[in-house]
Amino acid sequence: MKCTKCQTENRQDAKFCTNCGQSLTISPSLGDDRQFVLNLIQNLKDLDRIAKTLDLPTRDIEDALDQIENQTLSVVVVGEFKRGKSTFINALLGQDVLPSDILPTTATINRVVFGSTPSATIRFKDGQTQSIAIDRLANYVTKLTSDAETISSRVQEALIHYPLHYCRNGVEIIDTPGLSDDDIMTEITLSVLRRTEVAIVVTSAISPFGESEGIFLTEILLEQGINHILFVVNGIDQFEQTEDIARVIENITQRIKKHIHDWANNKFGEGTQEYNAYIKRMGIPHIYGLSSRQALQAKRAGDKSLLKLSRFQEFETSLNRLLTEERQRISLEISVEGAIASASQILNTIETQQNSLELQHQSFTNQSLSISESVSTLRQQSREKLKHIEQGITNIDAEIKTNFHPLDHLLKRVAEQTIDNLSVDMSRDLNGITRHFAAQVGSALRELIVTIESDITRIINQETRKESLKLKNMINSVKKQIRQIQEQSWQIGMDWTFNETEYQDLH
Ligand SMILES: Nc1nc2c(ncn2[C@@H]2O[C@H](COP(=O)(O)OP(=O)(O)OP(=O)(O)O)[C@@H](O)[C@H]2O)c(=O)[nH]1
Ligand SMILES: [Mg+2]
Repeated sequence: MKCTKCQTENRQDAKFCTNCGQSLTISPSLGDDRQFVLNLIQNLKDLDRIAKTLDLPTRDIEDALDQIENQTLSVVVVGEFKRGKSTFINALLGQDVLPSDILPTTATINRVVFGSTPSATIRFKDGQTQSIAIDRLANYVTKLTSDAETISSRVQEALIHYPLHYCRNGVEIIDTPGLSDDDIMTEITLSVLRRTEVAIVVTSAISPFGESEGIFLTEILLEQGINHILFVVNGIDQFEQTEDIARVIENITQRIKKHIHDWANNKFGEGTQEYNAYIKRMGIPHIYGLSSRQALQAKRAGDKSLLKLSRFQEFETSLNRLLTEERQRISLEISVEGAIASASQILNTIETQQNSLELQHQSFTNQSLSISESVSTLRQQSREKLKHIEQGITNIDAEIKTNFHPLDHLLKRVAEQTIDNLSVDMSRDLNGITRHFAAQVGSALRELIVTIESDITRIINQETRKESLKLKNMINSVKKQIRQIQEQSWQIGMDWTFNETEYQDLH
């Protein structure tokens, strides 16, 4: 069977990869939870798709998917500088693999993963990788000398393959630079905590859990939702009296409890359902007093009584249980929490977008109402103006009728008056007299028609001037209203432009 992680061929019935320790199938280790996990994977993929459509970050969902599909579990060893973190991991390995010293040492993230033979790979920040012998690690991952510090500043992380049985099932144990020494180291350590499920906080037996450690526990670990925390009180070999160890452990336990309760109280409010659920879930803090130095010495020398004295095995028994029996639960818990967090984020975003769409819809409705009101006002005004114009025309008609009615009678009267006033020149023959009469009557009638024509023109001009002024005002008001309607339409996304030249001729 081929390993999906490192592509190594394994026996057909192998549960774990002999090379990298990766679980070879999802189903056998999941047992009864198989269907649940398959549903969870499907749900996470659906969430991922929705989040992408909504342009939301999908990193948490991808992490959760990666977590289930690759079945990796990160156990990060953290604490203030010089608490013995690297020595503690060496004690787990049973060998001096990670550099440790009395001076601030670890400068990079060092991941211990399963490997059938010990080896190390350095991943540089520029993307390059380099395989090195494991005993040369100090040259790449420390800040003990200025040369080493220069090299380690270019290192992203070191991958240490080691046949450590805890790491068989996709577990990685991560050594980190100590906190509170310098900001860059703290930053490196905080960066790795984002993808961490289990934290082992290493504190010192001779400087018990101080304020900055409390702040780190609450502000970083608890805030990031890391609920599986083991506390190691390292260096108990420095006490001569065993009662002192018990007193120190008890004191540290009370301090840690107080920090957790205060944080939960602040976050949820004492006595609330969430507060009670959280406290119940965190349970009694797991605190182990031990000596990493003695454990390492004992393992290297095969000294059973020293190992017992180191109390390291009590811790290892708990770690073993966590990484085997509780492993599945932790992984699923984290994936489900990731899915719930992502789903809540998606719901919030949808709600926000829905609210904004509703607001837009409301504003659209208001605008269209106002547009249709404007249009009907405009129609009404146009109708009224039209009525005025028709009235104007009726006025002209009436005036003309009154002044010039009946026209034939008027013409007849003018013709008769002209004939009456004419003197007859008897020296002319009859034809000549008739032509003279006709010419006189014709000229009188022409004069009358010119007068009537100019009177009618005057009346029409008078009336139309009044109406044209009204019409001009109306056109200006129409133009103004159309521009307002156009602006309102643009605001709600309707795309049209008012062509003013169409109204130019009306002036
Ligand atoms: N007495 C005693 N000394 C210890 C114990 N564990 C570690 N030390 C010593 O403490 C010093 C620091 O140990 P490291 O493992 O380098 O500590 P660290 O926390 O990894 O340090 P940084 O990487 O610099 O943060 C070394 O000199 C260790 O030998 C212990 O259990 N007992
Ligand atoms: Mg270290």
